[in-house]
Amino acid sequence: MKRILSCMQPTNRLHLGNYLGALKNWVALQNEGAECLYGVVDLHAITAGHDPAELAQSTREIAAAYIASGVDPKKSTIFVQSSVLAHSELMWLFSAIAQMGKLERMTQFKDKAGKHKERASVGLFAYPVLMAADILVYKATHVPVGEDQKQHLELAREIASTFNHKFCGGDEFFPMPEPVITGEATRVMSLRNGTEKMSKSAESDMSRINLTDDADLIAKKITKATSDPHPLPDNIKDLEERPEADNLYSIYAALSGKRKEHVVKEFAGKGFGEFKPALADLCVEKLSPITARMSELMADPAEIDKILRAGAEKANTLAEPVLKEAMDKMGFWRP
Ligand code: AQP
Repeated sequence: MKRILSCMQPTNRLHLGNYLGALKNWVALQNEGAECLYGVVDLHAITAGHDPAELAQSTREIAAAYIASGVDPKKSTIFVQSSVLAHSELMWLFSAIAQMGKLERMTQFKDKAGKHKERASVGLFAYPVLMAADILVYKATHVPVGEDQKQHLELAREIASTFNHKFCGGDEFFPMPEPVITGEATRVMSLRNGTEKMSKSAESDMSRINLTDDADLIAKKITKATSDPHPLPDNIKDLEERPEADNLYSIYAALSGKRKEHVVKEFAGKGFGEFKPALADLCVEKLSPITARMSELMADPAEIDKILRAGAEKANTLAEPVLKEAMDKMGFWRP
């Protein structure tokens, strides 16, 4: 059985990278009829400092973004991580088998902790162990994510394998979760620097397109996006040394549903002066219905809360037996 699990953190607003790298694929998987669970991972959101006055509202906003992007609460389970306690409990069990050395090699921790590693929280360091629990507590088989999460997924697979080996005599109690990294934009880069990933926490708002940006702001950000002085290429190979151009082409391809080589042919010999307005129009066309739907949903928080309560109930029903069985395998006393 194919069971899909994927999540986003309620840290700031979602951006085009989150949409193209993950969310758009979530909707496709749901519409193919897979069993899907989509979480808002608020326990991850507190690991790098957060504002308690904003957390609940950001959580609702992420849920609204899921629904506005096409996740249908009647077909998929939308839930909040902290309302399913089994995530944290399984994480603690996994923290007894995850190795410090492996966690130290995680590039996202290095990027986020920066130069002051010793001041980073234990939670930020242990993030991939909680992520392994998020996935395995549902025995999820497939995890649609952006390229940046590949290393964390690999660790989740290692934890599953170690657990199966140590406590289940090699039986596959936890399945090996497969990353699903698809689309023309699996790693959307910053609009200011084509070698850095588009990120919610990057200082400059001009580096990303937020799902809440209006048409004028989207057009402004694309017009001002860093590009290069060369004419647009007539073959895809020539994009290899041009990260900014490559990024803008990937975004165009992913939004239009065309292959990147086709987009290259369409704009061959033209300049950014022609390409950027076409890209801006496409972004507005695809994102503005999502933005409009998000604000409608946000005007009715009680409805979002109802969806999240129903999602929590379903998610708890799936997660609790897995946690209990994992504890039995580990030999815990239970009343
Ligand atoms: N730039 C990106 N390109 C493609 N996919 C991306 N994702 C994130 N950035 C890009 C995918 O979005 C999903 C949810 O990400 P998250 O909320 O867990 O946080 P993140 O990966 O840490 O994303 P950000 O934007 O970089 O957030 P901050 O700045 O708060 O850390 C994941 O599937 C991720 O792959």
